[in-house]
Amino acid sequence: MKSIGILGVGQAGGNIAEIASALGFPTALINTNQRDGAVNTRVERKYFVPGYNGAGQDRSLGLRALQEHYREMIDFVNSSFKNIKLLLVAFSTDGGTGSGMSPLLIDLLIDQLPGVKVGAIAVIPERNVLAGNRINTAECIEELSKIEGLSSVFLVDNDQMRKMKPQSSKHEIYVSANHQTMEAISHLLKITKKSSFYGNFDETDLMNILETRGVTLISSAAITDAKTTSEVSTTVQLSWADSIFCPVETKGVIRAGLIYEGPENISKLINVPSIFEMVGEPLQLFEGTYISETDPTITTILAGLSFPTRRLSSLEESLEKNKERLQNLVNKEHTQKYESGISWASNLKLKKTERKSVSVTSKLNKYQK
Ligand SMILES: Nc1nc2c(ncn2[C@@H]2O[C@H](COP(=O)(O)OP(=O)(O)OP(=O)(O)O)[C@@H](O)[C@H]2O)c(=O)[nH]1
Ligand SMILES: [Mg+2]
Repeated sequence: MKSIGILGVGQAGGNIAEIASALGFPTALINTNQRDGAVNTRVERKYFVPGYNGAGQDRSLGLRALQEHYREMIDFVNSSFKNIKLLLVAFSTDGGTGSGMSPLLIDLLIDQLPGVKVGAIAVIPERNVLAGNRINTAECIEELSKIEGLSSVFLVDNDQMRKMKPQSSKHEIYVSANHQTMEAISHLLKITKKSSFYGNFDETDLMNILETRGVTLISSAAITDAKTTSEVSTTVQLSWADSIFCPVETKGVIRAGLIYEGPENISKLINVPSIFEMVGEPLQLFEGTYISETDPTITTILAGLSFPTRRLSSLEESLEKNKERLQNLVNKEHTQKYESGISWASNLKLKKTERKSVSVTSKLNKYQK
């Protein structure tokens, strides 16, 4: 069994857990909406918060569901995962359930899962999502970034997938993003199971990296066409901008892993200082070399990065720009009413005042000539 467990919260989280199950990870999911979670048939362990029917993009509802049922949820997570070293909680930051619930849930789990570290897989929405979603992401990331004792946070950037596949439907973007994320983590675990004469990258190395607090990125670069040391370095650096995770923005990697798989002669082109020049040398580097006749690939893990301020402010900027319009929209909700221009016409419908009946005699008299 794998030593990393995946707990999906909300719809996106459940979908990520579904793919993780297919790749052999131990998984479980939590949702406020039974119908959403029911489609993730590969995930065996499920907890649906009683009395809820989705959170409708309202983070405070997701949070309240947890506040009311946190004991059951902690018990559920404890009984769902056995013999894991790291639990990654997966969710989208812009909905209601996953975004509202996950920061506090993670914070609680950090001290409630004996011997297990807790990290996150948090989805950042595409650039074109609407104001309500952007607000949710900003609030969620802020909460997440303040959690003490949190291990790696993987920021899955749906926009990165949109760049790679501009013509895809939303559903295709989601499925590909989920696959790439889980395959990247799965690939690392597979490497730790291999042995090498030249330098092993083992599970302890991987956990050392993944337990680092901050943002973590995994990328793989095929260096088949690289002929020189500097071409190898550039190819690896480009892979940091083209992965499914938010691209690296600033220097300051704390721990890193560098794994080479491929023919021996090409491994000579790897120059660690030159590869890390762009992001600064990490405090610790864990290396692995696996000689084979496959296409040469370098997989890197960068951990302890800062939250990507530029990417996140691109989501916040449009809120800032539309501040007045958005505030007007909110005011309008409570003040708007329709005033009819034909209120005078209501009189038309008024019944005439009852006429008094006139006696037969007076009518007879009226016609008397
Ligand atoms: N990468 C990825 N993103 C997804 C997926 N499904 C939804 N999203 C993202 O998540 C957002 C919607 O959040 P959901 O996960 O559906 O929300 P939820 O946590 O279920 O919360 P509520 O539905 O509001 O109760 C979308 O705007 C997308 O950004 C998925 O399978 N993969
Ligand atoms: Mg949902």
